[in-house]
Amino acid sequence: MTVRVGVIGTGAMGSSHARTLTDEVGSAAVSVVTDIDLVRAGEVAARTGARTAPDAAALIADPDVDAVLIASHDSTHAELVLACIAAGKPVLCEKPLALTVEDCVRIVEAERRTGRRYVSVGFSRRFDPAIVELREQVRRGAVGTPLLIHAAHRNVSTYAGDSAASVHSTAIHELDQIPWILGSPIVEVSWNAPRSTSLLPERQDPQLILLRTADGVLSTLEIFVNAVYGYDIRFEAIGETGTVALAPGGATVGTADLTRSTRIDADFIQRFADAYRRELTGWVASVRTGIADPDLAGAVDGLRATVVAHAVVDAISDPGRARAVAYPAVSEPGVSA
Ligand code: ISE
Repeated sequence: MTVRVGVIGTGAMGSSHARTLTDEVGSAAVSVVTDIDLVRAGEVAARTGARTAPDAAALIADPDVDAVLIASHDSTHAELVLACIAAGKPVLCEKPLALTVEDCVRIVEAERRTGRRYVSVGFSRRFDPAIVELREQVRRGAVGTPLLIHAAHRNVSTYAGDSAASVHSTAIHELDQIPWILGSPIVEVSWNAPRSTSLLPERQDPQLILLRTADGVLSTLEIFVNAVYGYDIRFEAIGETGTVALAPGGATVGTADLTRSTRIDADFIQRFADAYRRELTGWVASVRTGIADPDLAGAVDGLRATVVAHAVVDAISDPGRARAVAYPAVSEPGVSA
């Protein structure tokens, strides 16, 4: 059976996902697309052999849509996910699941009431081969008991927004990734910042976030959304007997002009192309078989990351002071192993 996917939002991420589903994922076809800019949606429809729907509600109700991929503005996610659950259609929603904790709770509760799994969240790092390998090494004790993590997340440039947007849209990846790697929830956060870059006056950039997980590991997380030089994701786990880190740079080394150099990706679509393909393949397979891919983040994972993001944003007003993270009861039981 071919899974007919409706794509809501055809900006950079949505159009990339539509292309990947069409060209690289077996048993999937993009059947309907929509966007607030219908011209842009029309271009993606023409490239993928889909048709356009006038709006998201029409797309979700469309009989030619078996499952929905949401890649529209973060502020639209909650209502669209709830509409998919109400329509009985599986949905893969880009991160964040929702901007408020209350909306995440509504989604978790609505899904629970159905007794079925409908919601997956686009925490694509869980599908990046190097990050998966790093997690396996940490889990099998290759570095001994983990003590510290150093993570950095740098973008060339960014979308409009304030310092909180850097947390909700960018840091959110690591807010999911760190507990997922350690198998331990984030229980305490604090925030600090150096002098801000002059190139992005409307927000604090970079930001330095400290995260403590229940196992006692402390993680430093640098978010630098206007780093200019390249898209650079760094991650090192330090244990009692060794460390494991993502290798820097690309696969090739160039030599010219008395210089040895490695390529740096321009953006997340390039850096995580493989992860997106694996994530979409896993999601389509779960829709086809009705058996959830265990690597796909679910609604509770989306809720937990948003809870931590809010704690970090609260911490911005009081740099250096640690604060505890309180999860709503609906997010129990603890972080999945
Ligand atoms: C974007 O939405 C992503 O998912 C990227 O991985 C992240 O680096 C970027 O900051 C976000 O805007």
